[in-house]
Amino acid sequence: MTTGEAAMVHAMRHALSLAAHGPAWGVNPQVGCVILTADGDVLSEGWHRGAGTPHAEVDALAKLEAGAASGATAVVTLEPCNHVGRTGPCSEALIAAGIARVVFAVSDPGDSSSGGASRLQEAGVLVESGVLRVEAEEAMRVWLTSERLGRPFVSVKWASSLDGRAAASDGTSRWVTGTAARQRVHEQREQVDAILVGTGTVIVDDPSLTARGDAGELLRHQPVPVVIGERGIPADARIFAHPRPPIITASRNLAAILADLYSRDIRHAFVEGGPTLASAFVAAELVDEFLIYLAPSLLGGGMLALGDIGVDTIGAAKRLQIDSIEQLGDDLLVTARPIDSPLSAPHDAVTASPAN
Ligand code: AOF
Ligand code: ZN
Repeated sequence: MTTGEAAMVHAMRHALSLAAHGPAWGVNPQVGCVILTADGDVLSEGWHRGAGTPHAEVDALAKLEAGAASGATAVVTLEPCNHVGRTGPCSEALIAAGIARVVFAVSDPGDSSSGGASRLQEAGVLVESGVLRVEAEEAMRVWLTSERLGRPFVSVKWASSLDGRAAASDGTSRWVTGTAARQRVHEQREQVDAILVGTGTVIVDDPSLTARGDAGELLRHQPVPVVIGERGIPADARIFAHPRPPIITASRNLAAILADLYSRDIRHAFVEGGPTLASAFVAAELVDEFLIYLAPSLLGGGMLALGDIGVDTIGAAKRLQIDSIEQLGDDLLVTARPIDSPLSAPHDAVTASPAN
């Protein structure tokens, strides 16, 4: 194997696949690291398992004998951190291990954690950035968006009939979609930090808002339920039996609610209903991702998946880019993102910064 650009791309792709072993939820990003000999052979691999555990670089270095990483190359999906957070700075760990070259995909956007690249260069390490940047930005989209905007990444989910109705005229809405689609929703719930619902949904549907498996068992990670709205909630509502204590807010200021959730370490919020809350997020342009489940049924009537979103003429339509369409049983899952959001598209290339 060579140590040229193709080898770095290959190693970065591997580091991205290692990163995906880490949890998608929580305050920290998924990060992977591959350590290569000067000849390009893999010496060690590591990934980050969530806040409070070793970072990917330290995880990879820890698997090596003392001195084994001397002169080696570290390929990391995120710029090595330069701060003491819950763990120590990776820049110093790499320098201490004698790493000669660091290749990373995306710069760390954190105010305190960034600066690892400069620190490494100061210490004489050859640093290159931007390898597979677009893929890495996409893989870290939730965390990067949240760090850059100082609010959780917002996914809005709804299930509707093919004609866009979330419920029948009498308000009944259970089982719009089938088993496979509902199971996917539970998997998505497990990947996020919080589920947001309006008080209307709690009163009418009384959802448990837990992430459950096929047999109804609780999945490993449970999102915090967040209830938004001014109406009172019954004391025996199922959300009060949720393993995480619910957050209940009467505020109507969605930006302020999101800022508060961010301060509570919530990086990914899943808006699950109903139409009033979803419409408010869309109208406020606070949605990063749409997860739209479509059932092959027609309901007609006025129980629309979205109400007023501030669009009164076709030219003002909120435009989306469809990322994927999946068939789940008889239903479809359409995943889309707003086109006009400046942060929805990957950022411009990070300039390479060779040591001088
Ligand atoms: C890395 N490698 O594997 C990760 C990084 O509180 P701490 O010590 O865990 O630091 C968290 C911050 O470190 C996080 O916000 C992000 O900026 C960076 N994450 N950095 O070099 C890693 N997970
Ligand atoms: Zn680190």
